[in-house]
Amino acid sequence: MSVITLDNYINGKLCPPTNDQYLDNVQPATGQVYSRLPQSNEQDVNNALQAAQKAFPQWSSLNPGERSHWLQKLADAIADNHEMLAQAESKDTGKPIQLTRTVDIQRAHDNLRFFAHAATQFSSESHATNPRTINYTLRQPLGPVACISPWNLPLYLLTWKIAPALAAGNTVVAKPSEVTPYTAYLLSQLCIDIGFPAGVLNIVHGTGQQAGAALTTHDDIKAISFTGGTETGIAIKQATLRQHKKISLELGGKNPFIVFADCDFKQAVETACRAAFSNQGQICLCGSRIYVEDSIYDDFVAAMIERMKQLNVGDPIDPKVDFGALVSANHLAKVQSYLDLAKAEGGEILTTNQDLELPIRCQEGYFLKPTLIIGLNNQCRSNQEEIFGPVATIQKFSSQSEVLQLANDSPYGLAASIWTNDLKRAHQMSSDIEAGIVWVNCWLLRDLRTPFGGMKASGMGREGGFEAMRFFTECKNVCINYR
Ligand code: TXE
Repeated sequence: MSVITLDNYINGKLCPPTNDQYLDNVQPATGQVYSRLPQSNEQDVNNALQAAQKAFPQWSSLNPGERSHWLQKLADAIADNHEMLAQAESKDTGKPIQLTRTVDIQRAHDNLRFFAHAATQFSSESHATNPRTINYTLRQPLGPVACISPWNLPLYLLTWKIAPALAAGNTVVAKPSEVTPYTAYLLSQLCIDIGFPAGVLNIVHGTGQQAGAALTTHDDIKAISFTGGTETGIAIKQATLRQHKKISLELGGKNPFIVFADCDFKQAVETACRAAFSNQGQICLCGSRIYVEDSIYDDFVAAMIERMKQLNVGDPIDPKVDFGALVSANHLAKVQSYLDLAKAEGGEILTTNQDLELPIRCQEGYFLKPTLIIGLNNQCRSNQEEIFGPVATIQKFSSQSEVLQLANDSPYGLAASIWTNDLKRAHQMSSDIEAGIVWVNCWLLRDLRTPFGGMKASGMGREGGFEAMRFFTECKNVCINYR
C-alpha cells in the first residue's frame, strides 16, 4: 500500500515541516501505516502564527457578510466532497462509513453553514441607562486563536472550533490530533481549491507535546479552544496560567443513562445501546454508566444483550457494518486494561470477544466487541474513570433520590440521559443532575444554537451558538453621557 505524505497548511499553502520530520499514521481497521504527517516544531508554529498575525487586520475588518460568504464557500466545498471525506474519515478513525457519511461529514458541513449564517446575525447589547446616557457593548475579535481538536470526531470537532472563531473575525492556527490528521489535511486542500484568504486559517500537524504545547503557550495566541482528555486540559491551563488567555476546555465524560420503570422500554433499550456503543464508545457524550430501576432491571439487561448481538462488527468500509475498530493500538490496550480491572473489582463481563469474525484485511486491526459489565459498585474505578471505549456498566436502583446520588457521584459532569414518562420527575431530575447537557427520552439530539459543554472535570466554558462566537471576542462596555 502506498503511503500518503500530509503537509501543514500555512499562509494559504501546503508546506512540509521545516525539520523534515514525519510521524507514521496507522489505519485502525488494518493496523497498517497509510500516511505520514508532519512532526511540526516551534518553527512551524511560529510560521503559522506569523501568517495568522498578518492576515488578521484584513480578515477582522471585513464586514460580517463577507466573512459569511467565505465560510459558506467552505461549507459548500465539504458538501461537494462529502463521499471523499466520509471515506477518508472512516479510514483514519476506524469508524463505520455509514457513521461518517451520516454524522461526521454532514455535521462538519452544518457547523460551517451555521456559523456562516451566525456571522450575519451576531449582535451586541445596548442599554439606555437614563434619558441622556447609553451603554453599549463592543465585541471585538481577539487576533490569532488556537483550536486544538481530538481524534474521535476529527473533522466535526475541528470545524466546530474554527467556524465560530473565523465568523467572529479571528484568524486561526489549528492543531488536529496526530492520531487522525487526514480530514484536516483534506480540508486545507479544499481551502486552496476555493481560494480561501491566505493566513486566515492555518493547520499545523504534530504531537501535542511538541506542536500543541508550542502553539498554546505562544504569546501571540489570545484564546485556546480545546477538546480532549481531562489531564491534557489541566496541563494546558497550567502551562498558560500566567499569560491570561481565554480558555475553553471540553474534556471527558462518564455520563449516566438513567432508566425509570415508566419509560418507553423498547426505545430506551435501543437508545442505551446507541448511547453506549456509537463510534465504539469513543464519544465524550456516550452513556457509559447505565442505571435501571430494579423492577425492570433483569428484562432490561436481557434486552440490551439481545440488541448488542445484532450489532454488525466488522470492516468499517463495509456500509452494512455499524461497529468498527478502536482508534489505535494504544487506545485498545488502555480499554482492555479496564476490562481486567473490572474483573479484579468483582465485575462480571457479559459479552465476549472470542466469537469475533473479521475479514482477512482486518486481522491486525484494533477491534473489541461491545461489552456490558454488571456487579460493580459506583465507587470502583471502572465506574469513576473515563474508559472511552465500547464498555458500559449497568447498575440497578430503587428510588429517584438514590439514582440522583449515584449519577452525581462522579468527578465528571458532561451529559446525562433520563428515561421516564413522568413529567414532574423529568424536570426535577434535569434540574438536580450535575451535567452541562441533559437529554430526556433521547440522546445526542443537537441544536447548534444551544450551549454545549460540561461541569466539574468535564470542562469549563460553553460552546455553541452565539455563545461560541462571544468566547472568541473581547467584550468592552462603552458608557456615553450626552447631557
Ligand atoms: O487525548 P489528548 P488522547 C479522552 C479519552 C482518552 C484520553 C486521552 O479518555 O483516552 O482523553 O486521549 C493535543 N498542549 N478523550 O491522549 O492527548 C493532542 O495532540 C497542547 C476525550 O488522544 O488530550 C490532540 O490534538 N495540545 C475527548 C488533543 O490535544 C496538546 C476526545 C487531544 O489529545 C497537548 C479524545 C499539550 N500539552 C480523548 N497534549 C473528548 N472530550 O471528546 C496533547 N495535545
